[in-house]
Amino acid sequence: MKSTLLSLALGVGLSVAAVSAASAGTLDDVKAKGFIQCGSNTSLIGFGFPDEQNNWTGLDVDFCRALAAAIFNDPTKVKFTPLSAKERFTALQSGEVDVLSRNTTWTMSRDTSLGLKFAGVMYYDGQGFLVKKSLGVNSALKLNGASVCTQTGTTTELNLADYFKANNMTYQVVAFEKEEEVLKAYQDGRCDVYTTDQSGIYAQRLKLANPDDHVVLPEIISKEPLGPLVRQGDDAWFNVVKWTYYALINAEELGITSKNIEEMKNSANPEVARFVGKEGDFGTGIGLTNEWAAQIVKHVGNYGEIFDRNLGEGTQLKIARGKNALWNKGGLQYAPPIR
Ligand SMILES: N[C@@H](CCC(=O)N[C@@H](CS)C(=O)NCC(=O)O)C(=O)O
Repeated sequence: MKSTLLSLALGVGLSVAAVSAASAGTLDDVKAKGFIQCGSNTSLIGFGFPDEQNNWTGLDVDFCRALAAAIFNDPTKVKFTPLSAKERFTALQSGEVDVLSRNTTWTMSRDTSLGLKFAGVMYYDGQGFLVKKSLGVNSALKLNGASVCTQTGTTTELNLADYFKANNMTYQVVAFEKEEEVLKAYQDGRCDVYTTDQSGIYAQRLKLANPDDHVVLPEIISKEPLGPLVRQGDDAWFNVVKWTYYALINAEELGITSKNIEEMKNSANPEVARFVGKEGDFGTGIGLTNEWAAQIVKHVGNYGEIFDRNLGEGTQLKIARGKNALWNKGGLQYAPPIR
């Protein structure tokens, strides 16, 4: 019982003893092999999604492309490993992937006892519920006795248990390891409710036969800060991953975009000059060239461009910036300065 609770708390479906030795020197390894091995989702629209030709798109995918742009000045120097929720941490611990960028929630246990380390929050999220309109329910508080479909190896399972317990309600869980099984079970009526991160609900709903027959309930029951992570004990690699994230945010704040990056290289603004590598030695300080940040924006764009391209109004997901707006625009996205 104790170990089940612990693995639920970790949202990993594994014991903590599965932590294996992390190899130091990932940045050197990546440079030597000439590409980044990026752990991604198997198929989540807007986050990590391969089409029939195996062209990958998504916010998490673009983060790995930004890393490749920073290191190689070439966003294509990345290979994707699709990972289920359950497989993802072992793949990072064992060195099968260099970085995990797959709608993964930053929690204390994952950030400490798993031997892993989160580098930032690419998407501030929270867990929600999807139900069929025909169920006639307009609040999660009316779900007493419901059957709920969910995926194993996620934070979703424990949040679900907490929420029903806190509200004195019972439920039956219908859980699967593979996402397509979860969605199929929901579609086939094997459960009343589908629960996951709200971003995931937006994305998965599009795969249902009649998306309009389903409604997202208003309650958000948890904090799900989703971001990239690496192995502990490799500060050089951690710095590159962390500052790639900060560069994306700082570029948006400074108004540096993929369209104006060449002009910005001549900007008189000292902050911009540091960003594009005209002043100071910031890139060499993390084992890259001083053009590292300019390369990211040139090839992949800033955070706002990545958000708009994958999730924004112009996409089928139509997700508002909300909490993912910059800190000076009412959101939570904030980066320390490059100086
Ligand atoms: N953010 C949560 C849930 C992440 C998660 O795996 N969500 C599911 C449901 S949207 C998913 O992405 N499944 C796709 C897959 O297994 O490839 C976590 O880190 O545990």
